[in-house]
Amino acid sequence: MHTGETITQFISEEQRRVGGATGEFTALLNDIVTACKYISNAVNQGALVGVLGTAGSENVQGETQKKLDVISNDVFIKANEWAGHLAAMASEEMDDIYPIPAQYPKGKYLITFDPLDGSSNIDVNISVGSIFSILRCPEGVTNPTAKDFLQPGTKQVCGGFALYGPSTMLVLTTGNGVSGFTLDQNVGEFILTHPNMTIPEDTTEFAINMSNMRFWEEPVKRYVDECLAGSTGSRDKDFNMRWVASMVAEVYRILTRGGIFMYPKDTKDPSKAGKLRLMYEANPMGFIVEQAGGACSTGRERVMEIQPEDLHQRVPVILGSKNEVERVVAYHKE
Ligand code: AHM
Ligand code: MG
Repeated sequence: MHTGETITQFISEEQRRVGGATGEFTALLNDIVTACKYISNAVNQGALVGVLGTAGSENVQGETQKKLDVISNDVFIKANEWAGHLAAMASEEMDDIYPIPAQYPKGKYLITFDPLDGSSNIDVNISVGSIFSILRCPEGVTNPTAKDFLQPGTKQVCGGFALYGPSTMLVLTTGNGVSGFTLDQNVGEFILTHPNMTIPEDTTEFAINMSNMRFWEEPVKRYVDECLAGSTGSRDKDFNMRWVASMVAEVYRILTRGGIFMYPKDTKDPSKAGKLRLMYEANPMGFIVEQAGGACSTGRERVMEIQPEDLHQRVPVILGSKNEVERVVAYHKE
């Protein structure tokens, strides 16, 4: 009988190849995988188990929380707090960092996560996901504070996301390419189905929320205008458009067939530099996209080189097929 390579086997072997690995990272990843399986199950059961709808609370960003936002956040914490691999966690759904409770051992890693990305899509049964980023806890720090998390994306040990779509998938990188795994619901394991995911350098598909057009800066307007002009304009080819409003689904599509995704800087709310969050969304996705041969920029700088100033900082995000991202970046320079 043919059995596929499980995510645990894949990570263990990758860690062994790197050498000097203690197995701690593999164990941490296993706990994250467990959290994603629980969340996948809750998302899948939906109305049957009464988890749809709003929770009646707001998160630190002032966004209404869905029941599943709260549940997913709890699941992430419960699955990851006990094992001794983490020193602290930070979540899009929590105001402050979550230190590992005193009754548990502390480890050498930090994790940031968006427990349920795209949660506006839950009630309408469109794909959502979980995004995570693993950092090292700074040397000598045993009681990390928020400032210990403020490391640029280039320092990430691992970036990953789960996608709760028609199939539940897990995509991750440890800086050695990008691998995609599909959850075999019968066996309860993520199986390697998409080794070496790569993003084509060119594309004719763009993703942006067009309703924000009047708030965009000139370079983004110009780029999208040129896409819309298609074969009648300077690009000399027709473009297709998608907008799922679930970053996890958009990034997965781009990993599969290429494309460019933009949530650019806009003037809708001048107090925010963008919509997406650096630590929970932009950095882990940027890591994955770059490792797959794509690019991820704010339009003005590489996302992964930003020195974070705040845990919940927002940034403009332009990611995907390299040549298209570079074109948008070039328009920002002109
Ligand atoms: P969330 O983390 O609160 O779900 O917000 C992030 C999501 C992204 O997944 C998606 O790309 C974007 O918000 C959609 O925003 P909009 O509804 O403005 O189109
Ligand atoms: Mg999100």
